[in-house]
Amino acid sequence: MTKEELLAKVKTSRPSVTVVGLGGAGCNITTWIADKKLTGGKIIAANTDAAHLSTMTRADTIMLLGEKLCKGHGCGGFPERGTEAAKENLAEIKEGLRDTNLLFLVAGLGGGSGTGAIPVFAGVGRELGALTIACVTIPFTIEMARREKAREAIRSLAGTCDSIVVIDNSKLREVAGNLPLKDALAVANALVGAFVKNITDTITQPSLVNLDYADLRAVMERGGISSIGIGEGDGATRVEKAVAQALSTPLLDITDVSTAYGVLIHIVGGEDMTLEEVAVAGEQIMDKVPNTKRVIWGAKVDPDIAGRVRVMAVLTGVTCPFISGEVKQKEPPQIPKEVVKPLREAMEHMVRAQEELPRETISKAAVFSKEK
Ligand SMILES: Nc1nc2c(ncn2[C@@H]2O[C@H](COP(=O)(O)OP(=O)(O)OP(=O)(O)O)[C@@H](O)[C@H]2O)c(=O)[nH]1
Ligand SMILES: [Mg+2]
Repeated sequence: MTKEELLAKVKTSRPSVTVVGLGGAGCNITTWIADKKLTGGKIIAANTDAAHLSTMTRADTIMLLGEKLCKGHGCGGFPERGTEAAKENLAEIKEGLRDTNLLFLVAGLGGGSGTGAIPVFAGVGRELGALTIACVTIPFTIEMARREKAREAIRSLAGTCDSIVVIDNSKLREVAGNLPLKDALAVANALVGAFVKNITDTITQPSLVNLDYADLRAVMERGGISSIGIGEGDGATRVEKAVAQALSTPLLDITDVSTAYGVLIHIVGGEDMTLEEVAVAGEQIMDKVPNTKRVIWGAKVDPDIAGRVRVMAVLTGVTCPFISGEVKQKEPPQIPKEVVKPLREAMEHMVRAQEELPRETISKAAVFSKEK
């Protein structure tokens, strides 16, 4: 085979990646990804809310769901309406997802549009045989009824999606410190966005340690509930620190980290990061998650973060007491008072003015540590 033939082969064998943002939160997250430029995949933003789509959303394709049913006004928190709305666009959805073999479905669960539409998109993904990964947030503890809806949605998605990566907004607040709600939501957007972008970039672009589609499939296929952890470190033991943080502070309360079925590790470091360090990170993770059946990792160099490494760990096949119903919801008091009252207001404000957080704020919040 000539080099040209080989290059042509690489091009055609590249997975076709589609990222779909659903509902207000989902579209905010995919807009974050679009602004950061997703080189290896296309982005579809789908919502029943015409105003949000036309003013707040950036994507390759914009899809107004359920025009007849919702008349461009959203679903008012009713997931059944979101499902009916998406069904109205079924032909368009099938066309939009044609040839996709890696599908990310992104939504903030608890409202009407995202929660209701996500199973419809997941069903199409399944029909196509695409590796379908839902990336969802569950609402704050204070949004009691919405949390219940989110739990139901996750349980039903378990039948259609390969993996459901879940971030608990309440947990995020707990680990990100006392950020104002608007900033906490922006951090959630950046986290989910970075997860999708990191994976897409690593399997579609050349990187220091390549992850390919088959690797990803091995870990995420029928992976069930998955949790993400993030860590960052500097100095001589930067990899050790970053890995320990990522594994000790998952953004969803899970029963036992060590029982995870699969682990996906993504490491980003400056140009001074060595392969040796990357290998050490892999070994450390194997030690901490001894029962795991599959570990895959990818690494990328980012000249902007010289001297530091950033680790994102995805643990698949975990059990979460909230989703399985083993624990009753805690009463809201642990949520600071200042969050309770302006919650709805702040969210609306967030949607209106989704300005980018300063870089330092995000990285500070993303450095989670249990150490005092
Ligand atoms: N991460 C993140 N979560 C958000 C954001 N806005 C809202 N949420 C969360 O997502 C849940 C669903 O909200 P939306 O996405 O606005 O709801 P929707 O899917 O558009 O549904 P309807 O507006 O009822 O049609 C809320 O209960 C919040 O917990 C956001 O910008 N980012
Ligand atoms: Mg909405």
